[in-house]
Amino acid sequence: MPQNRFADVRRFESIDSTNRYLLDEARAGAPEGVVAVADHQTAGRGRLGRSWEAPAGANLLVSVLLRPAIDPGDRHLATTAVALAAIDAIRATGVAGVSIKWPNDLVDTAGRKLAGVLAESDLAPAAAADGQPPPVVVGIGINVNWPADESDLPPELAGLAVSVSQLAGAPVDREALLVDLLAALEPRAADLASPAGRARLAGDLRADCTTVGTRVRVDLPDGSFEGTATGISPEGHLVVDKPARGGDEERMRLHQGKLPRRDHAATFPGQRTGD
Ligand code: BT5
Repeated sequence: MPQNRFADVRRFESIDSTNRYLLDEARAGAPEGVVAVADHQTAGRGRLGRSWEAPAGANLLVSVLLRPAIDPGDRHLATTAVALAAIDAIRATGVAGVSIKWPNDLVDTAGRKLAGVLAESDLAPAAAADGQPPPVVVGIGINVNWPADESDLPPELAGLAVSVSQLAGAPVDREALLVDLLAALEPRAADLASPAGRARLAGDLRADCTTVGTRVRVDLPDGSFEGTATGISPEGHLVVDKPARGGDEERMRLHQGKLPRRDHAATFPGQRTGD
């Protein structure tokens, strides 16, 4: 393992969820940098109560504990840091054409999902053990060797998921991918701590995000709308232009949300930024 902040790698043959494990460790005072890797998860989680599927021994299921000393409004960039590090690591296997579907999916050129990122924070005072900044646990599931081909997929993921090995045309070494991921994450995690670094993360997100230029539907607590994603702000927010009355456009900046899957009706719970 690389001798950087991610040297403490804890491995599990089977666990409910590596994110759950690290959140509990964080509440007990664990420092930034602890990594949890599982061969299999019995309750791997996605966002909003969804689940993450991966058979034992095939894919990368990993979470990292970060404690960036940043405003709560910048913590979404922890997701960006891990997504960008994963793209770096996947590119190192020789696979090209992987991009970020805002905010937390890695997809191939056909829009099939290759990986998903889940960031979970605990801002309660108890989790800021010993005066450390509050934790954000960022987990990523990367389809490394599963699915081997389309026939591996359950019906609900048919045509929607793809693996690195499918794109590479050969099995991929999970351990090498983990080493590359943690090495690529070191400078990205360091970037979280400075304004210039955060601007770099947002700029790299802009370069690798294929959501910009597409039509999106946004569901907000006070109603939903369709608009066009026109950019990534310097803070890493998705900028969406919404048609307004009288032919004007209203510009909104979103820091979290869910874009519709390629062939699904749009549901997009979004959250407006504070400005
Ligand atoms: C995510 O959620 O994409 C975040 C997934 C994070 C998983 C990692 S694994 C290590 C760590 N420990 C955990 O417990 N979790 C993290 P979301 O955007 O909500 O997407 C979930 C949806 O993706 C599901 O409802 C399925 O439709 C789809 N899905 C599930 N498994 C998949 C897979 N292996 N490949 C592609 N899509 C999948």
